[in-house]
Amino acid sequence: MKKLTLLLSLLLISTSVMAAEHVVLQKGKAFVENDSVVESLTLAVGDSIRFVNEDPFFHNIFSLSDLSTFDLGSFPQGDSRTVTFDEAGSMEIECAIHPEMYMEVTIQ
Ligand SMILES: [Cu+2]
Repeated sequence: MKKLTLLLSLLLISTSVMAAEHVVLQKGKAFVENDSVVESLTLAVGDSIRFVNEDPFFHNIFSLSDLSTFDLGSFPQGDSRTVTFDEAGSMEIECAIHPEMYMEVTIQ
């Protein structure tokens, strides 16, 4: 039993180490990763996105997808919010303040 517990904890540790954090900026009313506008992003199950607001005004990132919903609330320049994606599928991510902001995330 002890061995099994040890094995399970090792498994949990390695899974959390493998999960990646993607940094997506809100910049010029767009989602930006690595200096380019990102309209779709593919992640692995367990990965997360840290949304960082670099605009001098508020953004309110949310998703109403079937897969999962979230609402990060409005947050100002310099603030960030993180979302972890635990299920495979795809979802649309939008901004409640700027309807032109849209990103599709595929989790596999
Ligand atoms: Cu916005």
